[in-house]
Amino acid sequence: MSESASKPLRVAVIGAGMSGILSAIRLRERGIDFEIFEKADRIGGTWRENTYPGLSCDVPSHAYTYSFARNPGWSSWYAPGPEIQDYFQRVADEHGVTPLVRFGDEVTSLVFDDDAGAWELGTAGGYHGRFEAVIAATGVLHHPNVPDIEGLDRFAGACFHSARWDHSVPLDGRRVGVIGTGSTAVQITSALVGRVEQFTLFQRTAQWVMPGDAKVFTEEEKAAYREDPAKLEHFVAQVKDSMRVGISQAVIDADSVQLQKIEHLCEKNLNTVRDPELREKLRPTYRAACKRLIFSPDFYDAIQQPNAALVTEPIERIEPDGVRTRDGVLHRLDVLVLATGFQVDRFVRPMRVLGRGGVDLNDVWAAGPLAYVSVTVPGFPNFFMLNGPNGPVGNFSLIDVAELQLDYSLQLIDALRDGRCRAVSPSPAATEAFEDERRAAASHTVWSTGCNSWYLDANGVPATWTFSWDRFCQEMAGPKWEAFELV
Ligand code: N01
Repeated sequence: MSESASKPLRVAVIGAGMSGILSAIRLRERGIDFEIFEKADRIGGTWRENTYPGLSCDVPSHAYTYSFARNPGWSSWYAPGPEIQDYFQRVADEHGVTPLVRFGDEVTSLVFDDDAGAWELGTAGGYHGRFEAVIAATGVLHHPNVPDIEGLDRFAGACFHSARWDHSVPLDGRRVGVIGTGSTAVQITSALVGRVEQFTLFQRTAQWVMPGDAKVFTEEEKAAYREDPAKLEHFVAQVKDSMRVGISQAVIDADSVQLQKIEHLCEKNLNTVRDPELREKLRPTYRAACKRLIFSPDFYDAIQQPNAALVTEPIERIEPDGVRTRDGVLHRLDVLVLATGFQVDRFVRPMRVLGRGGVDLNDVWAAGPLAYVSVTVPGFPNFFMLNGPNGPVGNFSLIDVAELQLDYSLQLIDALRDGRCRAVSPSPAATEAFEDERRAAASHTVWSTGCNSWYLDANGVPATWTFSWDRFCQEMAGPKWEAFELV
C-alpha cells in the first residue's frame, strides 16, 4: 500500500496467518494505510506450517470462522487442516489481501523512536520502514519444541517434528513411532494406525480425551446454510454458546458443575477401552481439562488396534534402530515423529523489539511474557499483540479472540489517528494490578489443580486468561483509558 505512504498513520502487520489476514481486512475497511509482512511464501500460519496426517482443528469448524466470512461449506464438525488452509486462502483472496502481503521476508527488528512516535522496522531481506503502529499477528504455537533426548541425532530412520512433516518419507507398511500424547499426537494416531505396519505411541503423561463429534455435514445441510445465512448464523451461535457454557466456567472454576460434567464424559469415554490394562495406562492421574482438553472421536479405537502399541515406560535414549525404554526394550522404528509441542512463551520473538528508551522486550519478559489485558505492554507504545501473552485459552476459537483484540487495538490506534496522542501504552501500575488479579484468579482454575502443561509458565502459574469469557468480552469492548499513558 505504498501509494498512501504519505498518510500520517501507517501500520505494520506482522504475519499473514489467521490474525494477520483479519488485521489487513479491518485496516483496509477503515482506510488505514498498512504493510503486511510474512516470512513464508504463502498465507496460513498454523495451517500452512502443520500438514501432519490427521490434522484438524480442535475447535468446531463453524465456531472457527471469521464473523464476516461464515463458511456454509465446512465438510465436518472438525474440518481437516487443508480445508481450513483453503478457507483462509479464499478469504484472503476475496478480500484482496493476498497481493498486498510482502512474502518471504522475515521481520527481525522493531525499534521505537521516542521522538517520532514510530517504530523502525527491519527485515532479514534488508527492508527498512517506519510505522506509527505495529500489530503483531505472529501466532502462538509456532516454534517447535524439540525434546532433549539422548541419541536423537543418531536415529537412522526419518525423524521430524509434527509441525515439520516430511511428506517425502513413506509411511505405508512401515514402523512408525510418535513421542507425545497431546492433541497433535492423538490426531496422528487416529490417522496412521490404519496405514502403517506397526504404530508405537510413547506416552509420558496420559491425557483425558473428550469424545469428539465425528459429524459430517450433508450436501443438504450445506445447501441450507448457503441459502439461508440467518440459519447458519443461528447454528454458529448455538455451537459457540455450548462451548461457552460447557467450557468457559469449567476451566476457571475447578469446583464447577461444568467441570464435573466434563470429567464424567472423559471417564465414560475412557471406559470404552476394553482391555483393563490398556485402560489403566491411558488413565490420567490429574483432573480433566487441567491439560488442554483433547477431543477425538476415534483415538481410543485406534490405539486398541492390533498393530498399535502404547508405551508408558520412560524413554531412555534414541538409538539408530529405534527408541530404547528404561526397561531395556528397543522399540524398532523406521520413522520417528516428535509430537512434542511448542515453545509457547516466544510470541513475537526471536524478533528484536526495543521499546521506549531502547528497553529490550526480552528483558521486560525475562520472568515470563506479560501484557496488559493480553494486548499491550508498558514501555512499548503503539504495539498491539493478537493472541498474545496470557490470553484466553480453554478451547475457545482463536478467531473470536483475535477479532475482539483487534477491535480493541483499533480503538487505541484511533487515538493515534485522530491526533489525541502519538504514543499510547498501558501504565505499569495498571499492568501490575491486572497481572496481580490475573494470578490471584489462577488459583481457582483447573489448570492449577496439579498437572504439567503448556498452559503453565516457568513458575507453574497458568499463562492464561484466568477470568471468564464474558470478562474478556467486557475488557475488549473498549480500552479503560485511565489504564493508558497517552503521550
Ligand atoms: O503439544 P502438547 P501438541 N519426552 O504440548 C510430550 C494445539 N493443537 O502439539 O504431557 C516425552 O500438547 C508431552 O508430554 P507431557 C492445541 O491447543 C491444535 O500436541 O509433557 N514426551 C506431551 O504429551 C494443543 O493443546 C490443533 O508429559 C515429551 C506432548 O509431547 C496444542 O496445539 C491441533 C517430551 C506435547 O503435547 C499443542 O498440542 C493439534 C519428552 N522429552 C494441536 N517433551 C489445531 O486445532 C514433550 N513430550 C490446529
